Amino acid sequence: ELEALIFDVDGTLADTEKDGHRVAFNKAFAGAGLDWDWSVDIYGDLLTVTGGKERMKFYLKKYRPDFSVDGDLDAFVADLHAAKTEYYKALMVDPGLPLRPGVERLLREARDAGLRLAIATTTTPANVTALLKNSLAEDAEDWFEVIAAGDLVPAKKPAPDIYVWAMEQMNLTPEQCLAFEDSDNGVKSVLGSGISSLLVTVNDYTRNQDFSGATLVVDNLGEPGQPCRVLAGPDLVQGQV
Ligand code: XBP
Ligand code: MG
Repeated sequence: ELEALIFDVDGTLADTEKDGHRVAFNKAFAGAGLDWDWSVDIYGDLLTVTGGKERMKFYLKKYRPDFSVDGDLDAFVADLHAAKTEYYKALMVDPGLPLRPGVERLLREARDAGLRLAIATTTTPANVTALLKNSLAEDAEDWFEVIAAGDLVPAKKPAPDIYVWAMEQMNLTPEQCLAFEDSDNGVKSVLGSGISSLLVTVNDYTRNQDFSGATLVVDNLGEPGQPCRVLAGPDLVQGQV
């Protein structure tokens, strides 16, 4: 029986990548005197690697093969990433970022229905806090029994570890969980954890990805009077999730 909903954050709760993370990365690069500038297009390619530090290393390898630092590359990347997190948190306050359609409604309905809620994301915990506080509610962190985030598990999505960790903390079996994702990396992580009930809300970066194995793929969660479009899944599902 369904007992818990587990949510991805980036791209699922809000469209945080283009106007949040990407902008924060660029601010950190400029602040460090680097001439790196991640366009919306290039960022789409960089999103194949989850995790900000991992993404920067992937960028260096692919786009800046000649770049080198005096000293330790990991430490350099970690410092840059810490600066990026500060910029990201500031962006969540000003200008702020809205949650995607249907997200707040569904979270409130789930709470009223007595479902347990959790988060499983590769992003830094402070980023989750900043988004929830500013875009959902001051006490929104408390809505979630477990917030599984960031470097808590070494292997990030598409590895299943973060979902497995969240389920272990809550003493849940995969059969008791429904997961919410927006990307192919997320889908792989969910399915690898044994969870087979999986709803995907696509966005501009993920629309054309492979979501095989997902139970239902929609354009968003839908609101009263603004039904979602079902992109893949049982024909009978219409309107609102
Ligand atoms: C989200 C990510 C994150 C953010 C950056 O993936 O890949 O890395 O882009 O966050 P998912 P940090 O939605 O699949 O969890 O810079 O804090 O790592
Ligand atoms: Mg995501």
